[in-house]
Amino acid sequence: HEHRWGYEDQEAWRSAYHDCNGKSQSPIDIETSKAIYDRSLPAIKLDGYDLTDQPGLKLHNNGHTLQLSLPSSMRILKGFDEIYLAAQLHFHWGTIEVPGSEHTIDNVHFPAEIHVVHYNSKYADLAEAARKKDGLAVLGGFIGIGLHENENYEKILSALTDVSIEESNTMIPGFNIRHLLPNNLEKFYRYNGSLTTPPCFQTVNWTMFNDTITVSRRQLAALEKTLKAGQNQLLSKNFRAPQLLHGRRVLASFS
Ligand code: 1SD
Ligand code: ZN
Repeated sequence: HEHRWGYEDQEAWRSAYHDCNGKSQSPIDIETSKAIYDRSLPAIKLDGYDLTDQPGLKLHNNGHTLQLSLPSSMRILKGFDEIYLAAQLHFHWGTIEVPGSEHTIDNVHFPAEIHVVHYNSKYADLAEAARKKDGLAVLGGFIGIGLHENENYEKILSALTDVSIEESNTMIPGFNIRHLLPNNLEKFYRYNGSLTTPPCFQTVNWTMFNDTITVSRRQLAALEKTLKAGQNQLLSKNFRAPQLLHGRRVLASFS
């Protein structure tokens, strides 16, 4: 079941996976003029994100994305009603011509997007939590193109050729995952949504940071041109189209 869906026919997800047709789907377009400033949104406090002492982290090409496994010692201590433990991070991207972020800001896509997936510590693991209403918290960042190489992203991107084949893995040295997110974590949007891939469970408390992370054009091109999905196909354009809000509110931590 796992591998039958693809990004070419996203409408087909709705019939194959019941929840993909729900009314709280992700991603969404964030209409900045309609976001509601909420001064009571608590600041996010990350803990254990510095994995410099970890001997190795597993990097995996699963045919849908590039995914880095994370230890549950990495967690969000404050910002939500409960503590959320990290499970993995992964990316969504397009092609050189097509910007491939999942969320959009005022209908504009960014070149790519990072998702750091966390699950509620009261559940046993990611799989169990993914089915619970308060199960998941994903921290998302928009990735843009800057003049300089991003040395933190390079810790992952330098290993890309080792995972070019679908279902391949490699180990990379630990590093500070905090540096993959924007410097400013105080400005963010918050809304209730879903996994952006089948089975589209509507169990994600989404946080999208306002500030953009930048990588070099060369780094983005490497991400877009190295990984394969299947025998001859490039793994690219792995982003879902924005979904209808159906009355949901998008909160902003800033005005
Ligand atoms: O696309 C990912 C999917 O690969 C998996 O990581 C899932 C969590 O179990 O999350 C979605 S997403 O909503 O973070 N894109
Ligand atoms: Zn994702």
